[in-house]
Amino acid sequence: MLEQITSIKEDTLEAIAGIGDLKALDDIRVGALGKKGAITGFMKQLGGLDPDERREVGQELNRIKDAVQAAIDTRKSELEWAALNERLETERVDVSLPPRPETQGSIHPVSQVMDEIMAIFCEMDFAIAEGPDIEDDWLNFGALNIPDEHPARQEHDTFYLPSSGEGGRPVLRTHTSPVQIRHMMKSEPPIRIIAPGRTYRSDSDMTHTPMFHQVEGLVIDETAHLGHLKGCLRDFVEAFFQVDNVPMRFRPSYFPFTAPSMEVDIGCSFEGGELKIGAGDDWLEILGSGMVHPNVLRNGGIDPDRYQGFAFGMGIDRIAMLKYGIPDLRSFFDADLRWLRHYGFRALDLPTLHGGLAR
Ligand code: 2NL
Repeated sequence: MLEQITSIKEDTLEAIAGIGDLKALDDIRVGALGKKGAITGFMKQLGGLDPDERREVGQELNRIKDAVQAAIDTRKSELEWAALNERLETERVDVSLPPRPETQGSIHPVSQVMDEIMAIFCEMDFAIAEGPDIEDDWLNFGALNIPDEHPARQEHDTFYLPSSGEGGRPVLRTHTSPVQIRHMMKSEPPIRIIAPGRTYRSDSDMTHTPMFHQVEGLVIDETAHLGHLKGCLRDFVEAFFQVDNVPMRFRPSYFPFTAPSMEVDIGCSFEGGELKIGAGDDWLEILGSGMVHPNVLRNGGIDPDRYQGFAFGMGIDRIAMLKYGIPDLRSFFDADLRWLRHYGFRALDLPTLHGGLAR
């Protein structure tokens, strides 16, 4: 019996060493150590042996069992390693390969116009300020002289977020003004910044999307006045639309955060269905502006008896439609590559005052 057992051991170990895949290896395990396996079969016969032989054969069977199990484990991990290495070899990704041309994207008109606006204001010595998309209702409304029950809070169609219990109510900012409040609180005049970014209002139709883009500007020093505001916005409009002597109209208006407040129109014409900016008998509203309200300066930690300033705000999505003749606002957010191929910009088409601005 011992001889039979020894030869089974040798055959099994040899088979294990020569096996090339995990399935076949498992078949060998079942054939030797499984319920109906050869070694298990000998185990079952032990009861029929006399005590001395039973001990001797039993011990040998246990050793063989352990040796076979160990050989299987070793071979198994060798085969697993080999399989992994083969996958690593064949499934290798060359990260230095260029992307396939058919999936190449381009710069979205909103990004392009944002970049253009930032380039223009940077040439005019403005710095760029940024802040979080989630603000509390004090920074978004209260600090801007919009009190709790003011209708402007409803007009803004605010997205309120679940409150954490402490502090004000969290909101998705409805304008980028809170960025400028934060800036006032942490720095001393003179201040000369623009705040571009995403803004949110619960409003969705032909001309409104729940997320849109805005740029606001803020200038504060001891002498800034309405004339500076008008000159600044004229310089911007002429650089942005690449036209000289644009007719501009400053209409009295109302915002809680500025006094006086003005909406700004530019002259244009719609001849033959095509919009021309810079001349004509029609007007396009493109901006809101005004002198910063003393309450807002105070809320920003700035003394309104010493300092004064002007501010303005504009919607980028609308201005991008005007400049690049894009008819439908909602197409901006369809993520349609064919649309982007038509209206998009090349990656290196950098917006500078001296070149890239003109199309
Ligand atoms: C519009 C009008 C405006 C402002 C935004 C502002 C910000 C601070 C203080 C005072 Cl921190 N004003 N921003 C002022 C006037 C108009 O935006 O039609 N935006 C699309």
